[in-house]
Amino acid sequence: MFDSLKSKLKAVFQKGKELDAEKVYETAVPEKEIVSAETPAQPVAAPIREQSTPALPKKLSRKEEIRQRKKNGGKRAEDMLSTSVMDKKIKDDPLDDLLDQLEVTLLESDVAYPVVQEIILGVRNNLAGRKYSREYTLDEIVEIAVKDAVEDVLAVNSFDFDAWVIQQKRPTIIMFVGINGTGKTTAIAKIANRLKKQGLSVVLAACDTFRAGAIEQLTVHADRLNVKIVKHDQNADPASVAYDAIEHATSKMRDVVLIDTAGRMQTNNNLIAEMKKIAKIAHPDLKIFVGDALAGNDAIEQAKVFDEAIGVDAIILTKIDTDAKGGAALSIAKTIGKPIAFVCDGQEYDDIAKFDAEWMMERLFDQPED
Ligand SMILES: Nc1nc2c(ncn2[C@@H]2O[C@H](COP(=O)(O)OP(=O)(O)OP(=O)(O)O)[C@@H](O)[C@H]2O)c(=O)[nH]1
Ligand SMILES: [Mg+2]
Repeated sequence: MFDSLKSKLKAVFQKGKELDAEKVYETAVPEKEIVSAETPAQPVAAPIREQSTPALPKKLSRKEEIRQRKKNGGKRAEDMLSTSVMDKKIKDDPLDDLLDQLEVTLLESDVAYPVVQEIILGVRNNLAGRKYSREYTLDEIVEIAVKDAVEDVLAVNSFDFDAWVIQQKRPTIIMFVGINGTGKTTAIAKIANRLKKQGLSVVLAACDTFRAGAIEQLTVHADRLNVKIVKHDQNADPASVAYDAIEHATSKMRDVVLIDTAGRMQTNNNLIAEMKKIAKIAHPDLKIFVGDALAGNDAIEQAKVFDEAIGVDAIILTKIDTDAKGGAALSIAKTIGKPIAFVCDGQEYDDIAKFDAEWMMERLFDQPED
């Protein structure tokens, strides 16, 4: 998962290491007068050491690091700042080179342009003109600066589906939309399984009456999961299937209706109009756009069109297990202003995970490459 992005980011950090070796940083006092961090404090250096901000312990796992950060009042790159003479300030030209390399890395990884710009600005703000404790090498400083900027981009728009669904009126109506083959039907089965485990009863609405085999596909999931499915014949009006499923759920006091819809290209006006009709009849409490992570920037463009058509509330990104680039996961929520509720990373019912900044940060920076 995200292997190509991870290794390119490592190369950016490596560049920091090279810069450190080349000593392309400015120091407040000449090198020879600086007391090494490892050297026990000399009488003359003692007051200076006291002024410097204590270092974060190295080699913390991401979780520990975040916990540590929270304990420290949410401070991050700031933890490594120094006000003493024992500090390092990266010079302007090498900083520009490093940011160029980071920009190319992010663009090649399908991160949306505005998000690339935001990350670059975040890193620049963390590095330009700021003085860091000499206890850190430049690659460590660059790494933390990049992590901070990425985390800031991810921190917006989180959505706790499990908590949300508990609080809704019954039946709760959830509609899934997206282009062909992105994984809508599979995601619905995964959500049905998840809801059942939460003790909620589920009705599936087979509103993909367009594609041959779609009703059978959902029926197989309903049988396996032992949940009710409401279906009509192929080519029936999908809005009437949704209506019947909601009627059924209401009369049987079921908790949640999951509406499967036919995949449609965002450019197909007839099918987009049909989708609007389903939404108008069903009044969904939540409209989820299901996007294929591999589509990168295209997934973001699709999400925008679906959002304009019916108003998307949240996103599920699928096939993240085969996505080397990570661009959609990193930038779709920020770009369209809707949260990623879940990511799907395989074809089994349990291959679904709640998405949040911590999940993404762990996968980008902590876990070894597959
Ligand atoms: N590797 C992987 N494959 C997935 C994932 N989600 C779905 N798939 C596969 O993607 C293919 C399409 O999934 P569907 O759920 O049928 O997609 P859909 O959006 O309902 O497709 P249409 O109904 O044709 O629009 C199937 O072969 C799924 O098994 C995932 O998270 N990872
Ligand atoms: Mg389908």
